[in-house]
Amino acid sequence: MITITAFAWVPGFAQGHVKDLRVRWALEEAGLPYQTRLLRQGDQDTPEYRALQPFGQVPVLQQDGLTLFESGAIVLHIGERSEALLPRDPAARARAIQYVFAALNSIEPHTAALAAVEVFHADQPWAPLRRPSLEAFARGRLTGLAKALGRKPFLDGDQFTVGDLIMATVLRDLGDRPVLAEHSNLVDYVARCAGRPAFIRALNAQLADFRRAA
Ligand SMILES: N[C@@H](CCC(=O)N[C@@H](CS)C(=O)NCC(=O)O)C(=O)O
Repeated sequence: MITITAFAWVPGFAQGHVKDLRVRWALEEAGLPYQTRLLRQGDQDTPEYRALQPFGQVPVLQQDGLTLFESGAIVLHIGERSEALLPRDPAARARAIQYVFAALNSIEPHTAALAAVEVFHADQPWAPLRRPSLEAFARGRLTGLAKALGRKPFLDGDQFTVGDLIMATVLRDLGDRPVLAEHSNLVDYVARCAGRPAFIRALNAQLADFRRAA
């Protein structure tokens, strides 16, 4: 049985956004059952957990002696077992992987930095000075992404892939921020991805774990 780690508690604004959601979603798309190991405060700093995840973060996936951290790597690993996530055609597969990297490497650093300055550092004297350039960077990347997506349903065309799974979670974390809201095709894209039954099951499962652990 696959086990993934998740937090027993996070602040309300983060519930439904913790990165084990990506792994739950991939497992749901692939039709693979899993169980969760919920970390309570302090568990992430134990030597036992740091041996699994050097940074003390969630998620970690464990199965049959394999331990994996980094949600992108985990989701790609799950994709190896499901054509619903990674197409068999080598070129389409390479493009799906390309979009995983685009999401994690070219988009998320900028969108996460923007969200962090607004959420975690809002009361810092430097925050109003830093925010405009972070927003400008994020806007530039999202404008490029919106053009690349165009009117296609998914990044590579008609088929949802692991690239969409990661990209949608990155964009969804922006909520209704203007950098996303000003691109109606990206807003529709996030809604299309988040409307998938597998996403809804994954989201409900994360929220149910918080409720159970409360
Ligand atoms: N790059 C990592 C990031 C994981 C991550 O940021 N996890 C957050 C929850 S969403 C976490 O564990 N934060 C606690 C911490 O960093 O101490 C991944 O994608 O798995």
